Amino acid sequence: MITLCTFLVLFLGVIHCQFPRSCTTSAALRSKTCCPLWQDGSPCGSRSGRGQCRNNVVFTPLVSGRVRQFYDDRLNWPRFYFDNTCKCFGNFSGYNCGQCKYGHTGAECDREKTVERKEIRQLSLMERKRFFSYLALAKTTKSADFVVLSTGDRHHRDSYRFVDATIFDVFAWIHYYSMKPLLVNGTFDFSTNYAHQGPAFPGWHRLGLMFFEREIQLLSGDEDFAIPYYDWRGEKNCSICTNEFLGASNVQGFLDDGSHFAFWKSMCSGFNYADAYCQTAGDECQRERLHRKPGSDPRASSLPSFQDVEDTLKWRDFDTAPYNTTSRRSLRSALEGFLGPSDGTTLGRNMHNLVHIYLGGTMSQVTISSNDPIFLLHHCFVDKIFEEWLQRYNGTPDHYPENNQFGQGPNECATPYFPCYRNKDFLCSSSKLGYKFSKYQGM
Ligand code: KOJ
Ligand code: ZN
Repeated sequence: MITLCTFLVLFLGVIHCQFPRSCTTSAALRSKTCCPLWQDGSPCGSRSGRGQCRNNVVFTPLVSGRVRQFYDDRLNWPRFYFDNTCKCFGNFSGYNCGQCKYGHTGAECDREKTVERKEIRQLSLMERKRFFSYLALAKTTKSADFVVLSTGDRHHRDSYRFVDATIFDVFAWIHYYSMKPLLVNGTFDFSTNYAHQGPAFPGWHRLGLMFFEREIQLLSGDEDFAIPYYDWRGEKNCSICTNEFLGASNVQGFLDDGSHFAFWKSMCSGFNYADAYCQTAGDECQRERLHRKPGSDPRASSLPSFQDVEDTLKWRDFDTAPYNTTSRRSLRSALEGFLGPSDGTTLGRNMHNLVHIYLGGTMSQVTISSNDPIFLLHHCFVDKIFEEWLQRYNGTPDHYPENNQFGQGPNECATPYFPCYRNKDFLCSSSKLGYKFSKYQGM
């Protein structure tokens, strides 16, 4: 067995993360510079006027009064790793300014582009098959652009190493990495993370989906690709958990052998230690199959109703103090699902959180939930609800509050994406970001 594992590791290659590959050389890490060459041979495409390598591009210092002595490598992202990054001009974007900003296309990035995200049951059979084949390709194709971080010990910088990952696993790893507890002065704080339990929640996940959607467009050459959503309102059970769609489960709770994702394996599962990152990243042998057990958790016997979604949308405030799991009467806290959406005060599991728990298995484990492709469809619907709120109340970046959640300030970078996207900048119409939603069941 050991020989087989060694063979697989050595010859099949393995996993990835969100660090631009060319920024993980020892020279780049030593100089804390992530300004890769564009195709004109200059850093950030500066010779062609696409961008420039700059110090401290948009990062804001820690708010005064916060603990300054920290060891968490994600804090004040991406300063632990890089001081110098590309500042791209105009509509250029990407870690080396080689891409267009979301919602733009063309050689000069001067054309606007909008794709349409549909409910998965609105896709034709061909479109659905195409979606599953893109996912299969993303699960097996090594990312050329990104690598992921693997470390056995978060207290020791020299245990950090970067390893290959497939495009889907880069996406899964980004969520994993953001979810690990915060390390402050050598102590782990489990009450907070970079993507949840605060105002960054809707925008952070919005960016994750945009990142993955773009990766699929680049991988497949299908510029019109859009992630489908799963409208779970009022469902008696998970009607897309069949082998024609996202997969049925077998009696043990693994995805059925006849499903599209039967033999997909999670990265980082079973190794969720606070003091380490995914030390098995890169190790094919340490992975487990996806599990799902819809409706079997007594804490979540049903999915959110149409009324729950309507009630969530009536909260006009985007988020409220103290901007964490106890916030009341806000879109963010109701949508994330820490309280009853109708009164906005009774604490209890609902909406986004309820769906995770209802589906069970991999989806209900916070660090590894993103390994199950149904995560994409669930969050795509959460994003549709967020978009509905933005349109109803004319949401703008000004609605994003100052707050004390680490990494969730309005001007802080959504952690751990490259390049820097400010948390507040996702409070805008999705069409500005390059996508819109189909109408389905009255919404
Ligand atoms: C998994 C997640 C999440 C919430 C839950 C349940 O990713 O955000 O499970 O609370
Ligand atoms: Zn999440």
